[in-house]
Amino acid sequence: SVQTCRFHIKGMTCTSCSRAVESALQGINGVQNAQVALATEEAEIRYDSKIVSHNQLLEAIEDAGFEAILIS
Ligand code: 9UX
Repeated sequence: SVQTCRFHIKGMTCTSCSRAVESALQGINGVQNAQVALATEEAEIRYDSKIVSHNQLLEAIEDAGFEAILIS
């Protein structure tokens, strides 16, 4: 089913950081929308939980080079 989750992301210091995370998330199968805000250090992701888990989303953020904590 389609769900939304939010992460706090540590270590993003410029818009290229946030764009890189956003692009990484948007490229994942099952992700319908991903928005990463530099100012709030948050990502909001809409995804199909039958295809991808929030843990896989977290791993993708970490693979992009940043630490992430699930908020909701
Ligand atoms: Mo900006 Mo982010 O020069 O790792 S891309 S700091």
